[in-house]
Amino acid sequence: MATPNKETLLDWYRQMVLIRRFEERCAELYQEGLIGGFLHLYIGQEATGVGAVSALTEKDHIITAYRDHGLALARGLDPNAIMAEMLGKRTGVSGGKGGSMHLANRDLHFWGGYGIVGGHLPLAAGIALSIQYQDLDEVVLAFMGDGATNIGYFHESLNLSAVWDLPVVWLIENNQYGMGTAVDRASGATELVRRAMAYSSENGRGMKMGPRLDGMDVQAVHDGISEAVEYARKNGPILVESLTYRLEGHSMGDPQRYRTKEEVESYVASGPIGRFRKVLTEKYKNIESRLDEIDAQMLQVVDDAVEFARNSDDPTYEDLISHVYVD
Ligand SMILES: Cc1ncc(C[n+]2csc(CCOP(=O)(O)OP(=O)(O)O)c2C)c(N)n1
Ligand SMILES: [Mg+2]
Repeated sequence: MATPNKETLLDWYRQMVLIRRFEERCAELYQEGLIGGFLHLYIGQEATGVGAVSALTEKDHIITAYRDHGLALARGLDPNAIMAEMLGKRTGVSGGKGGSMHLANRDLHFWGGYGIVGGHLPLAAGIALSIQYQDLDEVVLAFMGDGATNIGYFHESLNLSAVWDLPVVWLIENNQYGMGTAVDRASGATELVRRAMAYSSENGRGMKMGPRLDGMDVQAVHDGISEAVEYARKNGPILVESLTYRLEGHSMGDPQRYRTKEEVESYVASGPIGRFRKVLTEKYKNIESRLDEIDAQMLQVVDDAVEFARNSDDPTYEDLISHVYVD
């Protein structure tokens, strides 16, 4: 596997910082009442999103659940249009009608953003079936939480993908909790990737069991998902697990009684951005000023996005009744 060059590594750092700053600002805007509905932050999971998305070509496909801001930013959706969507403006990526949980962009093959746990997994299989039917050289990267692996759709979708050899990388983002429920209180098999065994045969037919990745290490995720994508492109479905941690509450206003402050603090100390910054400063001499510059630039990108969103128009009545039925 080719070793990424310095500019690529700096770009991963840039993306992770952008996600962090963008979401910190979203939390503030939520408190101000400018963002409504639910808001699920990706803070802590940036290395998984950036590492995984960077393993795809632009023709490959991404689909995920409601914790979608980080993946949308990593895929290159316009931060201005994402922020406008958060504020329900007509310039938003989904015309202001989707909000935080429903970010999408057809041109970038970013298919959203779904609020029903596991509900997007059959769609991932469907996109992969369409790829196979059209004989295209594309792969679907389907993100899901640990909690989603206990939903019936998970079983149905993974099983069908194995029966039909569909080109999907199923990626479990194991952030250790589904709302307030720890993995070992909800799952018989706590190494969730082992569930691949249920959809594979001894002769190698069916689902491949992929690795359990260190989801706090952007390079490790990139390498692991790159291999998985290559496998899926040639052979069919593979299940991968990324071990990560959600540093904020499940959504806004979560009192977090299900975990201790010490536990959270221990993950803050080994968080993905600080850890990668250390890797970069050890690898390249005098890189600090570049990193500081990136930090400042990303703050500016977020400031600009908020200004754009605030100055954008609300959807009109015509917008409200459009895209409901096919014209
Ligand atoms: C079918 C369904 N059941 C319950 C819910 C309520 N709910 C929203 S998020 C969530 C937890 C899911 O946890 P996980 O899949 O680990 O994702 P994470 O929030 O950790 O990213 C639940 C139970 C839902 N949205 N859909
Ligand atoms: Mg979870």
